[in-house]
Amino acid sequence: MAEKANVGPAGAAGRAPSADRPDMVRNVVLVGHSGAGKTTLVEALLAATGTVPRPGRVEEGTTVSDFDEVEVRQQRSVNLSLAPAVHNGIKINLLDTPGYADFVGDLRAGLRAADAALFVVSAVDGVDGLTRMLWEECGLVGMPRAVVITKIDHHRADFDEVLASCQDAFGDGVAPLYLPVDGRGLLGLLSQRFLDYSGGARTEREPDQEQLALIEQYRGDLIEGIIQESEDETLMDRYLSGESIDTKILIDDLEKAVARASFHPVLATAPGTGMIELLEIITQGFPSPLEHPLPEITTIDGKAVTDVTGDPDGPLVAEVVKTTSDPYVGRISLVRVFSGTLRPDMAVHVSGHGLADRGHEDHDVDERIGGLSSPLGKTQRPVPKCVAGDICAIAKLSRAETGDTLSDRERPLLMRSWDMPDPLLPVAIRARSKADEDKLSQALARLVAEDPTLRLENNPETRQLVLWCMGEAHADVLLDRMSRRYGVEVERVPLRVPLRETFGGRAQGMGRNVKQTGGHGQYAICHIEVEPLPSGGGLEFVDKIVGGVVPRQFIPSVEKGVRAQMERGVLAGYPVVDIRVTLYDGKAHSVDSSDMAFQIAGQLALKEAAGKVPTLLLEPVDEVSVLVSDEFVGAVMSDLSARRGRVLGSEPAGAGRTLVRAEVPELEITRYAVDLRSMSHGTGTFHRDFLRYEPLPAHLADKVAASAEH
Ligand SMILES: Nc1nc2c(ncn2[C@@H]2O[C@H](COP(=O)(O)OP(=O)(O)O)[C@@H](O)[C@H]2O)c(=O)[nH]1
Ligand SMILES: [Mg+2]
Repeated sequence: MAEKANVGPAGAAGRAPSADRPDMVRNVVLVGHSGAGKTTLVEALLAATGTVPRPGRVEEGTTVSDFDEVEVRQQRSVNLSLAPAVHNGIKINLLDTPGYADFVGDLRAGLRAADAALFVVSAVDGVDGLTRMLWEECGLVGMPRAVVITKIDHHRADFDEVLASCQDAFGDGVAPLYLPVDGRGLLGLLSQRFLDYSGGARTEREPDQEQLALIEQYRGDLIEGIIQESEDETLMDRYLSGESIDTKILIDDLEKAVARASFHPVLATAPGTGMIELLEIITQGFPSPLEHPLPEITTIDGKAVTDVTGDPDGPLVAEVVKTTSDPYVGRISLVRVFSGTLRPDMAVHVSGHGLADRGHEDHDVDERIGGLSSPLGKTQRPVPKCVAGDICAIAKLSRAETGDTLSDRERPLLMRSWDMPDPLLPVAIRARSKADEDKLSQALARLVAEDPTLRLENNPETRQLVLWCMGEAHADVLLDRMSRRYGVEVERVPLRVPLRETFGGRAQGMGRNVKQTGGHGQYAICHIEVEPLPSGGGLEFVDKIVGGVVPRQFIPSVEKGVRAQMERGVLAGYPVVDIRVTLYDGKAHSVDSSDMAFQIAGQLALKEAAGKVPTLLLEPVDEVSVLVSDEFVGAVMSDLSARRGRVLGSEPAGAGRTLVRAEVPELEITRYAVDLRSMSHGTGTFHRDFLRYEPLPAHLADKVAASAEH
């Protein structure tokens, strides 16, 4: 384990802690269902380490993590936030995350910045689907994990039941190190001591007979679990032959197994209870950044780089994991340094393309950073440097976005960004007033830049502004932020799916645009024939004019008019596609005919033709792949069928999950992001790709046409 070293004292008022070496750092992300007690746990750890004088309360909006105006009001976390604390000379960067699937973008950023995870489970509510899924994901990448069972002081807490549900959900290698007794005390299963927190500070006592019996009941499983993971193969034989194994050896083996992610201790906490034990696991069991594999690093043109080792004296590789805009301070970028050392006023190279859809090409620029700070909630405390393994904040970085790599200018490097989920809930919005409209695009640009799970679409076909979000709660937070932070009022409007129109058969139409009363007249008459083309045919315009009945120069005018009307639609305001239009007759006037007159005639002709045959509505159909826990496959498939979907097949996707593929009309999946989540208890994800346009069934076409605005 790491030797103790000097880390500056913590404290909001005092100097910010800053680590000198990577082995003095632990980056720990807190994961778990909303309400499990993550933010409260961070407060308790900050208080236990003397970082804050007393723990704040979520309900009072006084916690370090939940400082954003939305968080204070809603009394829950919606952002990733960093809270550094120091224990025994080790700097612990606590990364608090939101527990809702809607904010999974920040959760992923937290996992990227961390080297170990605390899975926080409430003794009242147990494990949920999303937490179980994240456990599996962490398992796949070998992330060291411990389970913290909170709320053991609650009158409805049932430790045995929640422990069983954790062991069931998380699988092998999950065993308690401590047992809670009476809400304020813990029994150390290895130390065989009673740790009493009822008087505030911890006191240690010999357990009584009843407590000893309880320890006996759990201790055997724990020791066997540790020995199984021990690198000393003789240990198991010695244990089985009845030898009592020295506790020091067990603790040492336990810590190594935790760091290797093969053993996951379960701890129990309540406010003011169990923090010392938790801090021990974090500082002694969790790996330092040096022991955690680095993400893939390449040169700018993609060649693998192998000499970067996480050395503070090595080349600089740092990554922007989160960007926020503070109305007073401006932009703040949370940065994890993976190699080298960041110092104030350094010039760095920015590479990558971030994660957000910023609508421009990969960039590759230099930027000078200003001051470095260590954030504690709202407070930014300046630090003189940030070494490999540590996390800090940089104010006013203008070019680097979330997911971008910062490196030395002399040696530009690139880290592959972590995977971000696609936003899949479209929310159509419009500005409340003209004044709001003017400010809208700037506010949206800033929101998109700071949130990689938000995508903005300006749909030219439906003429709607669409925010693609992770879910309803995400959309609410964004609209709220837009109003409070940028003073822009927007409202939601019903989403229009980009339907299209086409002709159901062949028809002729005449466009007659004759106005010759007084002044300069208009004179244009054209006859066209319209025929449907196969899908993807667009417009084919055929000129069959003989004898110059429509003069040469006005033939393109007719085509222009037809195109204009096609864009505007002939039935429900959706663009017309896939037709051949043949201009075969017409009439002109030597003075009153003009380009404009023939454009209008072309429009009228198409409208008239459309009135003579059924007009079909076409709807976009997507290929949808749904990844879901095996237990929900049946429900997902029948739901897809109910959405007029065609299930194409399903295949096992590993880790107890199945991939279901289907073709589904877009009209039926506008809210699928929300519905799938509730159907699959938060575990399902999906991906959609536009496939083709297909005729909309007649009974639906009538409904859509009736409700359409012209
Ligand atoms: N009794 C009790 N309540 C707790 C404990 N931890 C959290 N809470 C309460 O549970 C609620 C949710 O806590 P919070 O920290 O916001 O959970 P998060 O969503 O995981 O960050 C709050 O009302 C807390 O006061 C605990 O250990 N004991
Ligand atoms: Mg929280």
